[in-house]
Amino acid sequence: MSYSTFNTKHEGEIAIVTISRPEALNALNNTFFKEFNAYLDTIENDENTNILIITGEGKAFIAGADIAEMQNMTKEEGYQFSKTGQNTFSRLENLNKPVIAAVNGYALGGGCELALACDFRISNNYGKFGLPEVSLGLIPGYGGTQRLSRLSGLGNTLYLQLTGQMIDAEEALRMGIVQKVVDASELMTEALKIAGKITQHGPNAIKTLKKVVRGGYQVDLNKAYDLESDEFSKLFESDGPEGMKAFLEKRKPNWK
Ligand code: DAK
Repeated sequence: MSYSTFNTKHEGEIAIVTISRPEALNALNNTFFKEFNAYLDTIENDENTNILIITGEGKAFIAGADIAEMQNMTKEEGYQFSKTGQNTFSRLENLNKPVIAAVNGYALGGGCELALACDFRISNNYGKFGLPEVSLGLIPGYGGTQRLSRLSGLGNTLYLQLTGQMIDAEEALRMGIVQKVVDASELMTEALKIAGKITQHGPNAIKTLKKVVRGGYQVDLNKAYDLESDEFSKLFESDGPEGMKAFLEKRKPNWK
């Protein structure tokens, strides 16, 4: 299936989504959200895809929500637009496979929020991060007010969102927003290398790990430990036996 706001391709079990509205620096509009939800429907049930990489075409990752489209919204439409974005990014965050943001340039406003909903972020040296909504008389509306503080702390969140200022990839790295910065020419090679490393491991263990880390973060610590024990124990009936047997037999695991 093809989409008008992004391109998709596969490299083995790795899916790559390239957001592509270069005329608006890949700004997110209603069509994007409609298409991206349809894509998530497909990918979450696709057993041949074990990891997703999201990047942008040209000099931007995503320069935000589409300001031209938002400009004439009513309060009710704004609420709906925010809820659609929040629900979409929550789906992405909770997708049953890891998601890597490969940030190739501007990741602003809604674009930064999309990157924050990914499991981790790598950036090239042109990466620019910011939540400049207050400069438009708005606030982040796709979960960014909440996700950034959980990732990078209250001080960094209020500093970035109150000033609306852009930071470069190295500063984002220092703030814990980005996990790795690479040269522009190496971004996709590095993203694929990291994705390849993840997909070598037990597929059920990978899914379980994401579920437990994310699920446990939202509940009381004792409940989180229970979740960890429950999910840990289930792996003795899926990937665990083969992984441990392969180790002891000094060979690579043969995951089913
Ligand atoms: N939306 C629409 N078009 C955009 C855009 C955007 N976010 N960003 C750039 N463009 C368009 C420009 O208008 C320009 O179009 P033409 O003039 O060529 O027709 C084209 O992309 C190229 O942009 P520039 O000419 O400006 O390129 P430069 O290299 O000079 O500058 C820039 C790059 C990224 C610094 C600049 O484009 C810029 O400042 N862009 C806006 C960045 C921004 O403010 N992003 C945050 C958007 S607000 C909510 C839900 C969601 C949100 C908030 C609330 N609720 C419902 C509560 C989220 C809000 C946002 O994301």
